Amino acid sequence: MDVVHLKSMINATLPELLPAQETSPTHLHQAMHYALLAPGKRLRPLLTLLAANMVTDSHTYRMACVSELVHTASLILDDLPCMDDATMRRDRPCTHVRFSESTAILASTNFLNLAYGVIANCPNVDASTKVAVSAHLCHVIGSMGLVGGQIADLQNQPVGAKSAIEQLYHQKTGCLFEFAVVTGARLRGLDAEAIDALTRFARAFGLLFQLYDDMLDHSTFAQETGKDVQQDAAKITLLSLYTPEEVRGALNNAQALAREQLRRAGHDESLLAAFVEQQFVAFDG
Ligand code: GRG
Repeated sequence: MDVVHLKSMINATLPELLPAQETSPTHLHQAMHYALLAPGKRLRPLLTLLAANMVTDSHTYRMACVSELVHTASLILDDLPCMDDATMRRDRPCTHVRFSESTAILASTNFLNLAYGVIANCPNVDASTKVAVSAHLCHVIGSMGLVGGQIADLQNQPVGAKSAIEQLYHQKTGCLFEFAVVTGARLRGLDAEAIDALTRFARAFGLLFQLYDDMLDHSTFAQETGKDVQQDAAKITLLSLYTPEEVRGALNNAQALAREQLRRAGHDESLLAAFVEQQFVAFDG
């Protein structure tokens, strides 16, 4: 079992979660298919599966896809003219460009609804796990998570303290990675020590992911404007706080602890290392 196979299983599961495109309201359902099935990296469901280490149960795949539904909802909203005002996403016109703004907003809202529905209707997961996963998701979407991070970002107020910058990044991106990992651990009933190690890993992974994302943004900015990276002073980013080596070192340490816990739980811990290497190979190579 490898990461490529897991990703193909995720891609096979995602359409099963959606209402058929021919079902009324067709325009809405078509927009949902368009947004969700666009070629994404599927990082969040992969993280759930790596933590759950469960590769035979279709219910686990469905639960793993919950984070992709929420991620897609957030991307649709983020791209709107009133937010990031993007026109392209995943190499295609954004959902609001291809359909309409109102359809995009309703599709996003329905993705959140769908996400909770997948959790509630998963037959092989016990009620207490469903409640814990749902409660965690409420936190991740809400004003302490994605919504809060997005509004802070849109207000673009100067955030001086390192902790405040990290908090914003965590809310906008890191907390959904964390949700994905912890959901995997919960599905397999891992103990508190393992969940703690996996949470630390998810945080370190999120930080490096965001740091590299900032590096890409800055290099695109430099290419497009011909200006020095330092002149991209629109936002204070993680790049002003950390070097990639520092963050990579922190991730290596957190990953070692997470792998130890997965090994202790009898999981195939080598998948986690393969996953991390695949994400960052372009930068590390
Ligand atoms: C109500 C769900 C909801 C959200 C409202 C709009 C919003 C608040 C939050 C947006 C947050 C946002 C867009 C954060 C950036 C996330 C990010 C790192 C996107 C890129 O992720 P990848 O690289 O993309 O995993 P692919 O396309 O591969 O899935």
